[in-house]
Amino acid sequence: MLSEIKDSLVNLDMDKTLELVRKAIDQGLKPIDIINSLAEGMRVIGDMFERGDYFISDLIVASEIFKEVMKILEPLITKEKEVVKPVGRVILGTVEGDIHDIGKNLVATMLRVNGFELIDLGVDVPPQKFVEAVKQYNPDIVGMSALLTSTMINMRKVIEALEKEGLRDKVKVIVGGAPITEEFAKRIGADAYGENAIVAVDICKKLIEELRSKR
Ligand code: B1M
Repeated sequence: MLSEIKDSLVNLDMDKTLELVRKAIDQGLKPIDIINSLAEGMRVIGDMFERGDYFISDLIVASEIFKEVMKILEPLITKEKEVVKPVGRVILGTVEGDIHDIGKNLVATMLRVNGFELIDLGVDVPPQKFVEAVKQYNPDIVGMSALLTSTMINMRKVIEALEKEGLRDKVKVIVGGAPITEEFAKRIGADAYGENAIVAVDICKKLIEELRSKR
């Protein structure tokens, strides 16, 4: 069933994907497993785009399908867990020059579901906007997402801007996105790298513990 869902996304078939997702839920499959199969499908679509088999319009259709599926899955994920007192406050955004938001939105959902208070700055967020948001909301964590090799370096610019304003020591910084690696995260001075949305939640919980033990 999961590979059928992946294939229907890769074939850009909205109706079939939605139908299969509803069936999968009825059969008791976990929303997170469905999301992982869709994420895998997105990677295949990306490779097809790179090979010239798909065009930008196809990527847009794929994103629309993903977002429609999330409308079905998100309420189920939220229902799966009881939302408790906020664990911590996170500011999240896709960095400047980058408009990919599916992964960021997934991270946002998983953090919210796990009790984090979330301020989503959206996409194409310049360093100064991160700085202003840190001043305004006083978060525990700043999270950044980037999907392009040309924009990932803008994460470094945000960290530099936080340093310049004397805010860097007040927050923990986590970065993620398809081209990001642990090594890159270390190199730009981030505190952590999240490989996926589930891992990001565990890491954010650890970062909060580290912050609390220092305060
Ligand atoms: Co674009 N795109 N795209 N695209 N796109 C990629 C990224 C690409 C790899 C495709 C390819 O060529 N193989 C390629 C980048 C190549 C590179 O940089 N070397 C690319 C390109 C080139 C482009 C354009 C330049 C194309 C053009 O215009 N010629 C353009 C750039 C626009 C811009 O940003 N300025 C562009 C545009 C688009 C669309 C708008 C059409 C659309 C995005 C729509 C949207 O997001 N609303 C799109 C899509 C859909 C993709 C692919 C196919 C899928 C991305 C996706 O949603 N994946 C992508 C291919 C790929 O990634 N291999 C591709 C599913 C999602 C769940 O995964 O975002 O990785 P991901 O998130 C994961 C983890 O990475 C992690 O958790 C998530 C869930 O587990 N994670 C974090 C993400 N953020 C995190 C933050 C964290 C922690 C974990 O902590 C804070």
